[in-house]
Amino acid sequence: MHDPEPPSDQGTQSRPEWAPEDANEAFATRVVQGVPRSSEAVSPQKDASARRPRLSVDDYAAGVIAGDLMVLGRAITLIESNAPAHQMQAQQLLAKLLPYSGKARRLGITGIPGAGKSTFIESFGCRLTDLGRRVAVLAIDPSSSVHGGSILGDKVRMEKLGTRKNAFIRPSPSGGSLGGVARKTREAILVCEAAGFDVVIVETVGVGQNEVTVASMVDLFLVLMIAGAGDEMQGIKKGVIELADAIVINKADGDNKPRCMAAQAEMKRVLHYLQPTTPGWETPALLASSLSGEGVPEVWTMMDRFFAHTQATGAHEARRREQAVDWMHALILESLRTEFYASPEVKNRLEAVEYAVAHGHMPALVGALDLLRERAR
Ligand SMILES: Nc1nc2c(ncn2[C@@H]2O[C@H](COP(=O)(O)OP(=O)(O)O)[C@@H](O)[C@H]2O)c(=O)[nH]1
Ligand SMILES: [Mg+2]
Repeated sequence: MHDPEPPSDQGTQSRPEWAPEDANEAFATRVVQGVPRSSEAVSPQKDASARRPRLSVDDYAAGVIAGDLMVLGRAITLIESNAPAHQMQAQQLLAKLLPYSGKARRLGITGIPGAGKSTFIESFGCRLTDLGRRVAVLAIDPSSSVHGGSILGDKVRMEKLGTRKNAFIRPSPSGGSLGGVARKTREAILVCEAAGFDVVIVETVGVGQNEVTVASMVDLFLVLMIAGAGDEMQGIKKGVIELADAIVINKADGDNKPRCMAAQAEMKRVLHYLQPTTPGWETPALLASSLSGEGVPEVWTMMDRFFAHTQATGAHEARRREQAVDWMHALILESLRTEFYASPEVKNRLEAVEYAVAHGHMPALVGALDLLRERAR
C-alpha cells in the first residue's frame, strides 16, 4: 500500500464524514487547509518530499525496527501529520511497532527558560552515548512557533549530541495545542523505543501545564533548577516539586557554586516535608554543572538507583499502567467534547444559552443541562 507522503495537499473537501467540522488540534482527524491545486509554485519542502520514495506502512515499520534514523524521522513526521490518510497510516504503524516498544527509560526534564535544559541534555546525552546507550530527545513546547529563536539556540547547544550516531534529536512539532503535541509526543516515544533507543528524554519548558503533561508520560521526572531565580518562578509553589522524582540544581560552577549549595540545602529541607512522588523513593537534590560536566555522571548513577528501586517494588510497571489508563480516559473525554461541540443541535443553541448564562437569565447548570439535552435529542 502506497499512500501519499506528508505534507499532503488534502483540502477540506476530503474530510471524511466521521470527522467533526470543528475538530481541534487535539482531535486526531483534524484536517488542515492544504496548498491550493491551482498554485503554480512548488515549495522546496514539497519538492524534496516528492523526490523521496514513498513508504508503505510495512516499509516504515521495517525501517524503524532496523534503527534507520532517516525512516524514524519520517515516521515521526507521519505521526505529526494531521491529514486523515496519514493518521490512518500512523495508527497502523503504531500497532505494528507496539510489540517492540516499552523498553526504554523514559525521562522527563523540565525547567524554566535559561535553566540550562539544552546544555544539560547535551552533556548528559553525550555521557550516555559514551556508555553505549542510545538516546532520543523529544521536545514539548506548544509555544515553540512563537519564539522560534530558542530552536536555533538549542541546535547550537546540542551540536555534539546531534552528530552522534547513537543519538536522535527531534524538536517539538511547531504550533498546536498542548493536547495535540502531547499525543504526538507519546506516540513518538513508542516509535523511538521500537527503533532501539533505550533512553528517551522528553524536554519541556516549565511554563503552564507542560510539566503535568510530561510527567504523565515518563518513568522519571527531573526538574532542573538554578539558584536565585525565585521559588515562585521555578514552580515550587505551584506543585512542580511534588511531581519531581529528582531535582538537579544546575550551573553549580565558579562563583555560583556556594549559592547553589545553599539552594541545595534549602531544597532538601523543602523535600523533607513533602510526600515522596514515588513511594519509598526520597526525591534527591543534586548539584551539577552542564558546562563543565561536573556532577552530570552522578545524575545517571542516581537514575540507576531510581530504576532499580521502582523495578524492584513494581512502582515502574504500576506507573506505566496508570498512565496508559489515564491516557485512554483523556482520549475519551477529548473525543466526547469534540463530538458534543460539533453536533448541529448544540451549535444552533450554544450562542443563545451562552448569552442567557452570561447575563444571569439562566444559571450555568441549567444552561449545561439544556445543551446536553439538546445533544441527546
Ligand atoms: N555557568 C553555567 N552556565 C550554563 C550552564 N548550563 C547552561 N548554561 C548557560 O545558560 C544559558 C541557557 O542555557 P540553555 O541550555 O539554553 O537553557 P534552556 O533554556 O533551559 O534550554 C546558556 O547561555 C548556557 O550556556 C552551567 O552548568 N553553568
Ligand atoms: Mg532549551
